Amino acid sequence: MDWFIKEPGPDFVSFHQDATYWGLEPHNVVTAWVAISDARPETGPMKFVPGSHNGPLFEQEDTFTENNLLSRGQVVKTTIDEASTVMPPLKAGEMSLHHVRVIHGSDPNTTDDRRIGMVLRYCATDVKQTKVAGDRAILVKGEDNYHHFEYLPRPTKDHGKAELALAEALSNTRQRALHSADYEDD
Ligand SMILES: O=C(O)CCC(=O)C(=O)O
Repeated sequence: MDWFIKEPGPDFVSFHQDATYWGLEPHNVVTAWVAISDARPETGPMKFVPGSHNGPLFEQEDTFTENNLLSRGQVVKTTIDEASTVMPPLKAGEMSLHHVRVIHGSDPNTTDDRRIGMVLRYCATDVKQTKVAGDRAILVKGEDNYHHFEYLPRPTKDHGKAELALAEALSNTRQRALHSADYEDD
């Protein structure tokens, strides 16, 4: 899971496809974007290109643009027709679901309050992390016949030493996956 907290101001998310750089294969992956605050149009809610998950996976340019909330400022190398995008507003407590291949992004928050999204990433058990070793997950339902992920133990303590160490290790693993092009010479 992750947080997308957009303060009032110029922060935005460029149009991108998660499947291009997450390293998860096959693409049986979905994100639940849960609104913790109201995500109405002025707050810069998520914008999607409908049906794009059925289309090609585009190359992405790493722009590292200021105010882009993405780790590398990734932008899909294709022309997006803004008129074809959909921007479903969400009330706090509602959620949208998006496929790992769908093109999505979001505009700046022009209100004077934060827009808070909590994102939960779900994948089927056949999905594998292909970029780095040591990725972990929680089995939320059913059986795992593939064992591609190590399981995360249930935390037993708030801010416990072991829990914090594990959280840091996971965060490092994820950063290595997201930035793996930078580590090619390691
Ligand atoms: O919250 C946003 O504006 C972007 C979130 C996003 O890109 C994602 O959940 O994959």
